[in-house]
Amino acid sequence: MLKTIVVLLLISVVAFALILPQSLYPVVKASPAIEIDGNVEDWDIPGVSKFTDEVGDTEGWSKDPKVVGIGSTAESPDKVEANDKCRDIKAVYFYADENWIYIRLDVVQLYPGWCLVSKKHPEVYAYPNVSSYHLYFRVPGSLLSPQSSSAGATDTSLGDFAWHFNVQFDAGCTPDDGYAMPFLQWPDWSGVTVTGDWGSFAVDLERSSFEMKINRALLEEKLGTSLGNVYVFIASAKLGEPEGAWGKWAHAFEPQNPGDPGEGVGGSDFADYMPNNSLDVLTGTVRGPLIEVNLSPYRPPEEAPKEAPAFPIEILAAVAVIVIVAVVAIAIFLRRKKK
Ligand SMILES: [Ca+2]
Ligand SMILES: [Ca+2]
Ligand SMILES: [Ca+2]
Repeated sequence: MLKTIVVLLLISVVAFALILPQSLYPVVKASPAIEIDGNVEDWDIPGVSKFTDEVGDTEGWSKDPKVVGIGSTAESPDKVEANDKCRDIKAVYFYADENWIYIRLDVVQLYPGWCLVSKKHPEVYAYPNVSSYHLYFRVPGSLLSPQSSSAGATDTSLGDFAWHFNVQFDAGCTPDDGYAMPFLQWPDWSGVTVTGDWGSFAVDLERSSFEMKINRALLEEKLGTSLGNVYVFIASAKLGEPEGAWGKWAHAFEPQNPGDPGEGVGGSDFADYMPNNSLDVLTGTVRGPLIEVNLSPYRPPEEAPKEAPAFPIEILAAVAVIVIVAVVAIAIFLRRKKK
C-alpha cells in the first residue's frame, strides 16, 4: 500500500516539474554586439540613437573650386564635388553598453582613395587633405575644466557650450592599407589615440560610414564622472596648410583666406556641422542647441508584465494533481482496509 502511495506522489512531483513554466527560470539574453569591423550593417539594433543632418548643406566654399583650389592642399577641379560629399555629414549614431561607447558617423559619399595622404606633405603623418571630423562632448558632472576653443586650429569657439573631451579623425590611409586612428583630446589639449585599451575604429567605404568604440571605464575615470546625458557638436573640416603658428601638423583649411597658414582669420572653418542651427558661421561661435544623447549602458525595456492571474494557473494545476493523487491514495487505502 505504502508503495502505491509513494509511486503516486512521485508521479505528481514529476507532473509538477513538467507543468512548471519556463518563464519561472531566469532567461539570459545575449546583448546585441556591434563589431568595429568596417561593416555598419550591425547597427540596426535596439538602443541605438540616430541623429540626421541634411544632405547638400556644406558651406559654399566647400563646393567652390576657386576657394578649395588654392594653396598647398588645393583640390583639382574634377575632385571638388566628390571631396565636398566626403565633408557632407549625413548622420551620427550612438550606442552604449557596460564596457564601451559606440559612435558611428555617416557622410554622403566617400570614394576609394579619398583618404590618400597628400604627397605634398609626406612629413606630416596622416594628411589626407580631403576632410577631418570633429566631435565635441560636453559631459555634465565632469571634474575636468572645460575648453571652449575648437581643435585642429579651426577658428570656432564653443563658448558657453565648452567641451570636456573631443574626438577627431581624418582616417588617412596608412601604408599597410589601414586608416589613421582617431585622437581623443582633453580640454588641456593632451590626448590619447583610440586604439588598444582605449578602443578601435574602422571605415565602411561602401556605406560611407565610420564606426568606433571607446573604453567607458577609461573615459569615465578621466572625466571624473559616469556618462549619462551628454551634449555633442559635430563638424567636418578640410585640412589646410600643415604649418601654422603652433608648428607642423594637420591644421584646418582657412576658407576666409585660402592658401595662408590657418588660425585666427575669423569665421568658422567648418564645412558642415550638426545640429544645423547650432553654429553662427560668420562669427564662428557655437550657440547650440547641441545633440543630446544618453550614454549610460543600454538596457532593454522590461518585457510587458503578463496579466497575472490572482493565483498562477500552473501552481493551481499542480495542487489539483496532488489533491487528486492524495484522494485516490486514501480511497485505495480505505478500500484495502475494509477488505
Ligand atoms: Ca560593424
Ligand atoms: Ca550635411
Ligand atoms: Ca549640417
